[in-house]
Amino acid sequence: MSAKQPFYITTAISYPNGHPHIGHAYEAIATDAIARFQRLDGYDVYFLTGTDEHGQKMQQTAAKLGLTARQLRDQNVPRFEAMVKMLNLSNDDFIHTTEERHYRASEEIWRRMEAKGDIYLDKYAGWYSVRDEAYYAEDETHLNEHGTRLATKTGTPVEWVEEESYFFKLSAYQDRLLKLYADVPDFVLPKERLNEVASFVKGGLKDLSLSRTTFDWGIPVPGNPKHIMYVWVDALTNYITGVGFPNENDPKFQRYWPASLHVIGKDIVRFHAVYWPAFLMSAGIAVPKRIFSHGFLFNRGEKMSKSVGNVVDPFTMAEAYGVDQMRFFFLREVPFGQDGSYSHEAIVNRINADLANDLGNLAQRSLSMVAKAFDGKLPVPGELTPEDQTILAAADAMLPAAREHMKTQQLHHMLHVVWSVVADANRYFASEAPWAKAKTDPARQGTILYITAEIIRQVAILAQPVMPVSAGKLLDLLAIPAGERNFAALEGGKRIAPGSALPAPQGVFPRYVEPEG
Ligand code: ME8
Repeated sequence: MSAKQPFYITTAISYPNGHPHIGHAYEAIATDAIARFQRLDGYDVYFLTGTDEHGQKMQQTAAKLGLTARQLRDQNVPRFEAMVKMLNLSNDDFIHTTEERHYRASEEIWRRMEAKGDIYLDKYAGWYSVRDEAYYAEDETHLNEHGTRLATKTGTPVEWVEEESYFFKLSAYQDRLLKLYADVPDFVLPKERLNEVASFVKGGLKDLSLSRTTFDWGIPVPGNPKHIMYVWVDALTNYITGVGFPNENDPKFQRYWPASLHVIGKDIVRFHAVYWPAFLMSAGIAVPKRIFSHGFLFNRGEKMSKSVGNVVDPFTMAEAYGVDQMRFFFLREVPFGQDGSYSHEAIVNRINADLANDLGNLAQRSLSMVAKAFDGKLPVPGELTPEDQTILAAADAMLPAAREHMKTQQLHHMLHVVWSVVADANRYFASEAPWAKAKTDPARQGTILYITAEIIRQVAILAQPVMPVSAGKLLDLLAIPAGERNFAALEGGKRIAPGSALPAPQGVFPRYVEPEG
């Protein structure tokens, strides 16, 4: 097996009760950028995404449309798969919770929790939000002005549920969970989210209703198929199904579990940071190393949701701006872990300023000069000036700084580091003015162009996780061989090869121009 360190990363699995929206795309993009970063940095990455296809929400939406839950699933799941391709995700697998392998895993984790004595049969009487697929205590709900009871945190309607139900002894895990949070202080990032979870757990945990009997779209409880597993038991289990559970001898399970990172949205932290580790502890399985909770995206500041109807289609957005441009925009604009807003103006501004002007023009101008003045051969540098050394040192400092930020998934800081050097390189290029040296000092002109090409090489290598295609094109223009595009090519004083023949330069980052009409 490879000497590389394993890195298992997952997205949440999406409910396919509608079409994928920008929130789904955002999570997918961010997770992919982290997966690609780690891969380029020498990790053996396994990246899982998928769809969460069971539950009452699916069944209810289907009924409203006059479909069965399976028909709704069959209609919508291909859209999620298509989005994953369209966004150019580098996932190793796509899991469907309706797959046979997932039934086996969910049944096994159930049996183990039962064997541990953590599951008992009783009666549930309380509030349930179908839209959140979550149980709420009375004091987590309120009546609105129309007399409808809503979950206070999410504003979704709750209904009274009274039925026989299996329960999980969550209350027995309070101390172990608090110990986990204390022992692994970055178990949940950002930090504030861990604090919220810890104070929720400190407040006391009630046992969790673990099965339903009033609908059938889900995984039957082993030994009592009248009961369907609560959709979150099945959903969370996807993370171990994806690496071969229940076969713990599966080489994937051995290598990749426990997961390095579950990337999820802020609305589902409780499920991941409370229920999931408790289920795993009960079943005698190691808990994941980290949960990162990203923020929510707002369309011009307004919350988007299927029910409000202001969902922006990720396919439309990618069509309008380009996939890499969209990936870049979200990761550069929205501090990872916080909420963010997007608008046409903000996207165009990033495309034209950061990409077309700052990086695209610099590459185009410098490489055109190499084509014209040096016959397309990257010049051999002469003696370096302090200015050359300063900009090279700034470029060389990018990788360690980027790595440091990525240890805590600070994607926006990582991009900030890279684009600060892009800004420095533009200042360098403007003040060194290589075009003015064509006649007076062609050797110096060559050195400036060499240094600029080296900076662009480093920037492009580091931009690959976020913009794999465009950064790849930049590296093509610099004639960087495929084997020299990983982060090891930024270490040990490695530099772009002088004298290499470059292909004819082409624009990589077009300006966004408003369509006519
Ligand atoms: O929660 N902005 O599925 P889901 C950013 N099936 N992220 C958003 C968002 C928004 N506006 N809206 C949703 C589920 N998300 C469960 C997960 S995991 C074992 C089961 C995020 O389709 C959301 O936070 O409602 C979640 O991480 C993901 O999209 C899927 O949401």
